[in-house]
Amino acid sequence: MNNDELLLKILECVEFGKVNKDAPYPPGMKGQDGADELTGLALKQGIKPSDILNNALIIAMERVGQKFSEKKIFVPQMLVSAKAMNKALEHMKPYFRSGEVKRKGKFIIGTVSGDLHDIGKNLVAMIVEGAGWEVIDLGVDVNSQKFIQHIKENSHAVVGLSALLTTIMHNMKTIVYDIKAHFPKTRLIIGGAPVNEQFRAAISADGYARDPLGAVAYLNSLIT
Ligand code: B1M
Repeated sequence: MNNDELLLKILECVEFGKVNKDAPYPPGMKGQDGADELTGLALKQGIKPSDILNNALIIAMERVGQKFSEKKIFVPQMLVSAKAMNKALEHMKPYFRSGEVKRKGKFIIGTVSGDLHDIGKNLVAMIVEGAGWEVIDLGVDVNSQKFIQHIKENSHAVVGLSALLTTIMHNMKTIVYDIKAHFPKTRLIIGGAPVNEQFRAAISADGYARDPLGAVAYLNSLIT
């Protein structure tokens, strides 16, 4: 398989939720290699992790989201796609994390309360770590108290909030407010599909990043 064919195959595996060779779902792909095997092969074949990410995985997730909006697929299909994407990302971790060993600072990240989406947050965590920051990943559905507890233990950490649902953007606002009330000097950066620079300004967060590299650029800008 040449590189373009391989990327297309990975895209299909994530789009249709083919996790690995043993996975029985989807029935039409039974017995075929899945996201797991093909991503491993792609990296072995020398395809750049950023190409796998941007030319296969992200496009697959956009298609999944589009089909969900159009009610052509439902939550279970989104879940298997997410599982396939996570399998693929496991192979990429060592590449994203191969940054400098010396740490530039600490970065606490979490998906805000009410939101269980973690693929984008995990990517930001991996790439920020690869850029030389120590990352403390609080997971999903993280409320103000949990952020505050970890900021207490890591007083100079920069904090990142991720959100994917428009319906929980108000939770992000509350968390920013609560953290600032306790730790006015803590730098906060927000990201995720429904938020933007305008929303950042409205909730008085310090930074907004559209993607992981934007988060890295913001963090690095804080180092004097
Ligand atoms: Co859900 N979901 N989902 N979902 N899901 C979306 C987000 C949705 C847009 C789909 C749609 O309708 N088209 C829609 C939200 C609509 C809205 O609010 N406007 C939606 C919905 C409605 C829901 C449920 C409510 C469905 C239901 O139950 N009826 C439910 C909510 C559950 C909850 O959270 N309480 C739900 C559930 C799920 C699954 C669990 C099945 C699964 C998530 C699995 C997981 O994450 N482990 C899932 C998935 C997979 C999606 C889509 C298809 C893909 C999300 C994703 O991983 N994208 C999504 C549609 C879409 O995005 N097109 C959708 C790939 C990822 C790399 O991108 O997360 O945007 P993203 O992250 C990017 C940037 O945003 C940025 O960098 C990342 C890399 O470029 N970024 C940051 C993210 N965080 C950042 C932080 C930063 C900086 C940058 O600094 C701190």
